[in-house]
Amino acid sequence: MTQDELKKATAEAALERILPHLEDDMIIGIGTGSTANFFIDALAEHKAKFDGCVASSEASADRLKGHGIPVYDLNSVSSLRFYIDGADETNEHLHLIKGGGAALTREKIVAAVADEFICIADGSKKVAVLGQFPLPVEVIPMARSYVARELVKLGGDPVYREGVVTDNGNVILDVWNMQITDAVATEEKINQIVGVVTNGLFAARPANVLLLGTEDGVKTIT
Ligand code: ABF
Repeated sequence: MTQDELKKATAEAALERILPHLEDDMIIGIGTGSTANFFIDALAEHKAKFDGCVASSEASADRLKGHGIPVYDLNSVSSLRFYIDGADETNEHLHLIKGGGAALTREKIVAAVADEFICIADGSKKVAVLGQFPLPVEVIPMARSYVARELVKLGGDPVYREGVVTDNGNVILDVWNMQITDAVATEEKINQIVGVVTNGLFAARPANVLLLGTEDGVKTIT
């Protein structure tokens, strides 16, 4: 199977998982990226069975609206039963690196609100130690150089993602060469650097369920 076929299979498995729980007034949290896009397209066939969605990016909101699915502002929503989103890396504890698509801050906010975060990913995303994928850090623009120097002190090699402005008007530093053995501690340390908006480690609030697309089928890891 191609990587896209594996992504599509995990998206369909996520749909199967939530279908029995859909209710007329339910609002679903939706992430960003190509795997999330497969999920949006599959979900659209069932749009009459729930109320609408909250999206973690303008791109996903546009795709949802294109299917005729209502998109709500998170401030008008008090709870989300599910959040479905992809990841750039995951370890066995369902600690994730996210933000390759620069939507990490909104993704982390939606994940915080959701009761159940279902992560959908192809098998290549599963690693023993997080950090082979450069860790995205969203930064207030005027703090970029300061934050980069502080990230060097933590042992990383930050690289400015040139030409990218997040949906929140900020910039991204991608931190290379981090061997992240304690993801909870690293997430907290980076968050404490003044000027950091969010980092792409989802460890304090990991996924609840990982649906991993492999050649042997979609594996469910909790
Ligand atoms: C988002 O999409 C991100 O947090 C992550 O960067 C990315 C995964 O992309 P894809 O599904 O295209 O591999 O969920």
